[in-house]
Amino acid sequence: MTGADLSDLIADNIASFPLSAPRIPEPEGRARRQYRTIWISDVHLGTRGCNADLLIDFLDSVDSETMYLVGDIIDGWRLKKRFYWPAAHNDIVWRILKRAKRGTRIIYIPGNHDEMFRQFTGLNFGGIEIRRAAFHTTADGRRLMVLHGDEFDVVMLSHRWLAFVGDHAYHLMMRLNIAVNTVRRWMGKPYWSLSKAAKHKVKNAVEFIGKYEEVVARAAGERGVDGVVCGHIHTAEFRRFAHDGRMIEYWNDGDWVEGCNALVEHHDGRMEILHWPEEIRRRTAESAGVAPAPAASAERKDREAA
Ligand SMILES: [Mn+2]
Repeated sequence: MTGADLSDLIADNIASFPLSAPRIPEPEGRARRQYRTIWISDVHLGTRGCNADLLIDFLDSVDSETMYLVGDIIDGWRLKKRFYWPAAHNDIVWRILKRAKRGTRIIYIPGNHDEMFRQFTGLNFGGIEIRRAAFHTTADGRRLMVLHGDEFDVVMLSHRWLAFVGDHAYHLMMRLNIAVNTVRRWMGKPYWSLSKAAKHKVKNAVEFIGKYEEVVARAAGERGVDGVVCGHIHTAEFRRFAHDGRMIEYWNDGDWVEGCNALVEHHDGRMEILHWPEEIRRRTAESAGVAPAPAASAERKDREAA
């Protein structure tokens, strides 16, 4: 079998995939917020750490002309060690393929955890273009380089990502994060990232993140673009760095393991980092504010009458 046969076979399978219904159906008639562009990364499908339900809620709430999947969407490293693929993870793949079918341009830039897809660079599967990196022009004409960002671990050899906690400690922290949030759910409390809170308390982690952002922005400056969009370090951020008398924008779209963030571009070129747990909190508060529970007011009247 040649490489072309193999890619045809995969493409055929992917093309027929969205025909089977997802476990969690898409909500009917929900108005979706429209953006020009959406960037997400570091979803880590195939691991327990992935906040699949939050991501499904996000995908069902937003739409865009273009969507970039900025790497580590599927965690091949963990899947090789231990196979874990719940129905909700299928639902995410289904929603992404469905989006491509509806006409959203989807560009997938594999990261280091899904590097097995890098061999398909330049190919198109079910309407999803696979690239090693991309250049995006915003509505107001800024040129942005889009890449996963693990490339810079090489530049920062002495500071490899996760070096400050180690792989085992990181997975332990992720497990704790899941446990904490399970308890919070029982108590009716919203999602809160333990690891995100911990990371900002560790001096080395804060130093690493700052240095990483600077290195990536400098690389973008050297390539003559106006900015860079990346993921990889699971820390959503916007910063500006001076380079050769110009300001270079650094955007990190965060992750769906800890912070649950996305980066979006509005139709006028304005960009924004969304913190989805906060968006849900706001939405819940708004719907509670607009429509006070009628049962409660009826009960109050009863009590007043008594
Ligand atoms: Mn990565």
